[in-house]
Amino acid sequence: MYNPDGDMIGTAKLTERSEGVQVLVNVEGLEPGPHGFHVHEFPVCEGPDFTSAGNHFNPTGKMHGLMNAEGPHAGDMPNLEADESGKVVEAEVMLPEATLLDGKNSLMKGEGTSLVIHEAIDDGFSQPAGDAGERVACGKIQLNDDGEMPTDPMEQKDKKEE
Ligand SMILES: [Cu+2]
Ligand SMILES: [Zn+2]
Repeated sequence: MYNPDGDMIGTAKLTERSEGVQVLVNVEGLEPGPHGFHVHEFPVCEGPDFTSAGNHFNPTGKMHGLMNAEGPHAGDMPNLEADESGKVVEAEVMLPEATLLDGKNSLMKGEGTSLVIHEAIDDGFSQPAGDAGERVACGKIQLNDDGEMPTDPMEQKDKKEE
């Protein structure tokens, strides 16, 4: 994942599980405290504002927010908590409605998607994006190895974003 200056501040690793897509995050250089964290709809991370990533990944047309009765977006995740040194170490969150395989809710559908970290806490309710403020880090979701698409879709299980 990259900050608005284009510096790499860490990684997130995505893994297909029976319960959904697991996201394992290691980043540094954030302000201490909670940060909104979502899958956004386009795999384009152009700083400094990362508006190129588009809105939240929302293939099912829901409202925003894990606490919203009419939500959540498939790309909504719990806040990341940065420690006093601004690091997020081995944080693990799930995307229960998403998949890395084929289908409407696939994070790899079309051109793919991206991960975005925000400056402030996602309140889990406000539209359209939890009132989480500026986008402070972005990374597109992509295959980890050499980028070759395996012929067996089950071998696409491990995706990594940088
Ligand atoms: Cu976001
Ligand atoms: Zn959302």
